[in-house]
Amino acid sequence: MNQPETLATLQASVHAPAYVKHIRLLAWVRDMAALMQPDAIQWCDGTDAEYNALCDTLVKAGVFKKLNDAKRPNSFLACSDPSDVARVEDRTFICCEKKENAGPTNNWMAPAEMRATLNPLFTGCMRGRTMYVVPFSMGPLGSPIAHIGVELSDSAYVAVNMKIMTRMGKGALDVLGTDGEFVPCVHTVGAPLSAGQKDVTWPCNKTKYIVHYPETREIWSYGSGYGGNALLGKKCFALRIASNMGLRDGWLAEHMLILGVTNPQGKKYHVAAAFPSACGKTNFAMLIPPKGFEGWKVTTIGDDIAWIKPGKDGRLYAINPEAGYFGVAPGTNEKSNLNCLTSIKRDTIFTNVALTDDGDVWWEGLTDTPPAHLIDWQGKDWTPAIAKETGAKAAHPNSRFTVAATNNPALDPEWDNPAGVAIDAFIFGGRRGTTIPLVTEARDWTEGVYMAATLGSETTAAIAGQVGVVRRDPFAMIAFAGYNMSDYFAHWLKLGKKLADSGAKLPKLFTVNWFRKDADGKFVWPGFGDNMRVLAWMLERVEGKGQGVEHAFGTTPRYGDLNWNGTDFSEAKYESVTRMDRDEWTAELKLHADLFEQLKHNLPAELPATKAKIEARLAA
Ligand code: SAT
Ligand code: MN
Repeated sequence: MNQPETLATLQASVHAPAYVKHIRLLAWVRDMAALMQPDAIQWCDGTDAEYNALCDTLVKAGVFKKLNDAKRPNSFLACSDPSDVARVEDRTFICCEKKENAGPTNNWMAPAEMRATLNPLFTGCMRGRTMYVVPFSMGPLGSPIAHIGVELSDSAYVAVNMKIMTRMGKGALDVLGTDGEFVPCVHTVGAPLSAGQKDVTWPCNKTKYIVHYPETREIWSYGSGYGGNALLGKKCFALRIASNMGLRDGWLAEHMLILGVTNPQGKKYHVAAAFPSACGKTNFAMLIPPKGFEGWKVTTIGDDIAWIKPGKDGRLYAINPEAGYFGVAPGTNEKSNLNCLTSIKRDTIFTNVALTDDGDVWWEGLTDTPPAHLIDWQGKDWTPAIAKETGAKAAHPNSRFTVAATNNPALDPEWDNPAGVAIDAFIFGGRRGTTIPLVTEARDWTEGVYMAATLGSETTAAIAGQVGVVRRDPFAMIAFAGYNMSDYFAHWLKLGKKLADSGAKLPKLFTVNWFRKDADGKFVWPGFGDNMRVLAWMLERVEGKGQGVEHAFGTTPRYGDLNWNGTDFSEAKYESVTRMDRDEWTAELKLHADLFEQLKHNLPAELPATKAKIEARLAA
C-alpha cells in the first residue's frame, strides 16, 4: 500500500519547483504544512521579481505603505502592532536536555516539555495564510564558513526582509544540493484566519515563544512578526544556534560589527566590536573620520554579527553572515551616520517610523526641526505641539530600517570574501553614564576576557521591558549566547591560549564607553566620527607604539596620547570621561562579584583571579 515516496510525489505534495531536489527538506516542509495547515505554500526563489510582487501584495493588504518614489525610491513603511515592537527576551528559550548547559542567563525548558507546549500552538497556526518557504545562506554562498537555513513563515513581511538580510532563495538551495545540512526555522505570527475573516495589518499573538533546540539545531518562533523574533537567520541562528556550533567546532559567533580601517600610509586593519543592541554598532561600522583625519578611511564589513574562525596562520578570520542591515532609525542623521543615511535613500523597508505629508519618512533626530505634521508610527496625527503636550514619539524608539549591504557607500570590498578578514583588535563597549573610562586596553587576553565578561550596559528600547537600567551584558551576548555563559567565557579563554601557543600574534582587546555623562546628564564625548581618535590610538597600540597609563583596570591613553587635530575637545573634558573613581569602582566590582556568583557553575578561575588583581591595584 505504502508507495515509496518519489521525489516527484514529494515535490507535488508541497508545490515545490522542480529545482528543489532535497528529499529531507521536502519531507520536512510537507510535515510542517500538515502541522500548521497553511492555505498555500510559496517557495521563495530570491529574485527581484518575486521581491517586487511580494511588496505589491503587502501594499494591497495595507501592511506596506509605498513611499513617495521621487523622494524615497523603491521603499516602504510598515507599522507594527504596538504590542510587537522589540525582541522579547523573557519569551526566548534555550531548550537543551540539561538545564546547566543553558546556564543561568538563559530561560530553559526541557525539549520534550517545550515540544508538548508548542505543539498545540503550532497546530493549524497558518490556517487562512500562505506559508513562505525561505531558503537562505548565512555567509557568502558556498563559503566553507557559511551555513544554510530554511525558514517557514506565514509572514510576507518576513520573507521580504529575509531577502534583504540574507543571501535568500534558489542560490541557497543550490548550495544545499540533494542532501546538505540546513537549520530548520519555523516561524508563525500565531494568528490563523477563519473562513472569511478579515486580516489585520500586523497579525501577531499575545503569547510569544522564541525557542531554540541547540542539540537538534532547530528554531521555533511563535506570536511575533518583529525583528530578531521573526527574522530567524539573525539572532536565533547566527548567534544562538551558531554559538553552539562554534563551541563544538572551535570558532566564535559574536554580536559584533566588523570594520576595515586604512591609515594614510595605506595600511589596512580590521576591527570587530561588540556593543549591546541600539548602542551604536551600525554608526561605528560606518564611521566617517573627522576633520584632522584626512587620509584615513573606514569601511564596513558587518554591523551586527561576526562569525570568527582561526586560520591556518593562527590569526582569527571574521565574516559577516548577514547581507543587510536591520538598524535603529532614531538618532540617525547626517552628522551621526551620513553613510547610513545614504544607504537608506532608496530600496529600504522602514518599520515603525513616522510618515511625512509628502510620503517620506521621519524619526526623532533625523532633523533638528521636525516637520509641522506627521502620521506617527501608530497611525495618529503628530505635530511638535502634540509631542510637547503628550510626549508622543513620532517614531518608535526601536523603529528600524532594513537595507541591503550593497547600498552602503562605505561597504568594504572584502565584505563578501568567503575567507573573511584577519582581526587585529576586538572592542567591547557598553552604554554607561559613569565609571567606565572612554577606552581601556587589556594588558593581556585574560584581562580582556574579564573586561568583556563583566561588561555592563544601560538597557535600550531594542528589548521589550524597562529602558535605562544597568545590567551585566557579557560580551554583549547576554541574550544571544545559546549555552552556559561560563562555558562561553572558557571557550574564549581556551581559544586565546590555543592561538598564543601557536605563536600567533593575538588581537588586542579593548573596552570603550562612548556614553559618560556630566553632572547635567549630558554626554561629554562627542562620539560618532570622533571615535576615530580612539580607533587610531588602538591601531598604534596594535603596532606596539602609542602611549598610555596603566591603572587598576588596564591601560588608558592620556590626553596627549590621542590625536586632537581638528577639534577643541578639552583636557578637562577628557579627564572627566577617563577618570577612574575609587567609590564608583568599589560599587562596580561588587556588581562583578554578583555576576560571578550567578555564573559560579563552571566559571573559569581566571576571572575571579583577575578581579582580585584589580581589587589589589585599586587598594594600592
Ligand atoms: O531585533 S533585532 O534582534 O534584530 C535587533 C537587535 O536587538 O539587535
Ligand atoms: Mn544586534
